[in-house]
Order: sequence, then structure tokens, then C-alpha cells
Amino acid sequence: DRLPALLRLMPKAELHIHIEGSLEPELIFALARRNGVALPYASVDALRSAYAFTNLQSFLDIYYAGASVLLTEQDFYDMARAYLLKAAQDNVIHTELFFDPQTHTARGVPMETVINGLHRACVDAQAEMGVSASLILCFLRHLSEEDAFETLEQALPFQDKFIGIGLDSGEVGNPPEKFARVFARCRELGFHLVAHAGEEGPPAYVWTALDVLKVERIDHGVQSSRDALLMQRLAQDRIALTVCPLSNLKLCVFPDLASHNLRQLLDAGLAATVNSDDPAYFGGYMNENFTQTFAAGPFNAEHAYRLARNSFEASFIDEAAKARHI
Ligand code: ES4
Ligand code: ZN
Repeated sequence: DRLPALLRLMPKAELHIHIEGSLEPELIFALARRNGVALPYASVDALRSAYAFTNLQSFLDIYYAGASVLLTEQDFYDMARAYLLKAAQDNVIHTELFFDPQTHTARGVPMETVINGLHRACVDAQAEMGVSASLILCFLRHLSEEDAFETLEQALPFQDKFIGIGLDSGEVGNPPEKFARVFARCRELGFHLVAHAGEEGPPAYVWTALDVLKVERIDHGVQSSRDALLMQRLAQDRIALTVCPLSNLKLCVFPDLASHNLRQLLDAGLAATVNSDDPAYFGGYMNENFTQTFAAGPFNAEHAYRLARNSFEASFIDEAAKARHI
């Protein structure tokens, strides 16, 4: 069976990776020691054994605690560098990284520390690994729109260092329309727009992400299959879904990978992609997501090519580079 080799070796783009979710337990402990931060876990193994999630919120609590060890520009650089090396190993040749500045600025870490560290790692990855990498700033949806506006204000002096705006954190009860005004402003400023919708939340949140926020891609979006009209809209407008199979498995969105609806989304003509989301927490980087997903379902080489092609088509690389990849 040559499919696993194809999956590993094919060039691909990753469009849904939270850089704070790439922080491995070993690096969390190393940074805690370097920075003199106390952790509520005795060891790497004790921390890893806390990774038994029942839903999105049970994960987010541990994810935000893990990010508390990040203090200096070098910490952000080291975190992104470690991810980009893993991406290069998985033949990811382009990646768009989400970061959550509010998780850091709320602890007193300056915006410039966060952005400069991450951006320098992206620049070095191109030169040293041949991986192109861009940043997408995400607003935390459990916080207020006013807080998002303040975050945007703090980030604008560095606006040449990120290409887009996203929306993440706890979805249910925090619909996209809560951020209508700040997304309108980001659109005027010329940023690419994406939002998490339909991960745990209803199809109605996917509709408002599209029609109110006017996003170009939907992150997750797997709940869209519950709404036939929405499926038509996504197919007709070629709105990409950045699907994260191992994330959905670990957060109990689907009971097992064989029950995942990725194949159904592709069969309906949607521009679905495969991504890792929070690889340090969910048990695998890109190639692990591809190989486990394909091992569990009726997928063939044609699906592999289609997913890779979709990832470049849905990316925010310039149109000339895009034409070379698809
Ligand atoms: C996230 Cl899996 C997921 N969903 C929503 N927000 C997030 N932030 C980091 N991972
Ligand atoms: Zn995500």
C-alpha cells in the first residue's frame, strides 16, 4: 500500500495551526525552568496525562495554562521554530499560523514581543527550510468585542508582520456576529479574514461567519453537514473548510475517525483541507492527521491529491505562486 508514502511525501499547505497549540510538554517544562515560572504539574508525564479532553472547553483550560510559560521574544521564536521544523519534515511547504495575542498581553507580555518573535521564526523558516510561513492574528471570542478592538489597536504598528485576522476559543454562546464591527474594521484595513465556526457550534454560526463577518475560509465547519442549504452555499462559493480530524477526535466532536464526515464534505464538492489545529495536544502533526484519517476511511490517492490541491487553492499565497501549485 503506497498511499501512506504519498500522503507523507506530497507537498501540502497547513492553514489551521494554533502556534500555542504546538507547544510540546517538554518545551513547556524547559521554558518554565528558563523563566522561573511555576507549573501545577510535577513532570512532563504528569502534564501529558492531563491531556484527556471531553470537549473544547476542557482542552482550552489546559492550553491557556501551557501558554503561561511564554514570556520573551526568544520563547515565541523557539516555539514557532520547533513547529516549523516539524512542518518541514511533513513536507508542508506553506503554512499560515494562528496566534492568540490576548493570551499573552493579558499577562503583561508586550504585543511586540509576541509578534516579533513569531515573525522572525517565519522569516528564518523560509531561508533555512524553504517553508513559507505567514501569521494570522486571532481574537479570543470569549472576551468582548471592545477587548478585540484594543488588541487590534496594539497590533497595528506591526501590521506588515501578519496577513489576516481569525476568531477562536470557546465557540458556543459566542457567535461570530458578536465581532461584527471589529471584523468590518479589519476588512477595511485589507486583512484576510477567517473564523472558527461549526466546530461545536451550530450551522447558524457558519452562516453568520460568512454573511456578517464576510470571512474567506471557515475553520473546522464540520457541523455544516447538518444544513443542506449551507452545504450548497459552501460548494458554490468554493469556501474552504480547514478540517482538523485528530482535533475533532480528541475533543469528542466525532466518536472515532471512521465516523468523521471529511469524506462526506469532499463528496459534496466542498473545498475541505486537512490540518493539525493543536498538534502537541491532539496527538499529531500534519502527516499523522493524513495517515490516520486515510487509514480509518474509504479514501484513495485521488482524495489525497484533492486535499493537497485544496490546501494551496485556499491559502493566502499570491496568485502566481498559487497557479504553480494547483
Ligand atoms: C482551538 Cl481546537 C480550537 N478551537 C477553538 N479555539 C482554539 N484555540 C486553540 N485551539
Ligand atoms: Zn482551531
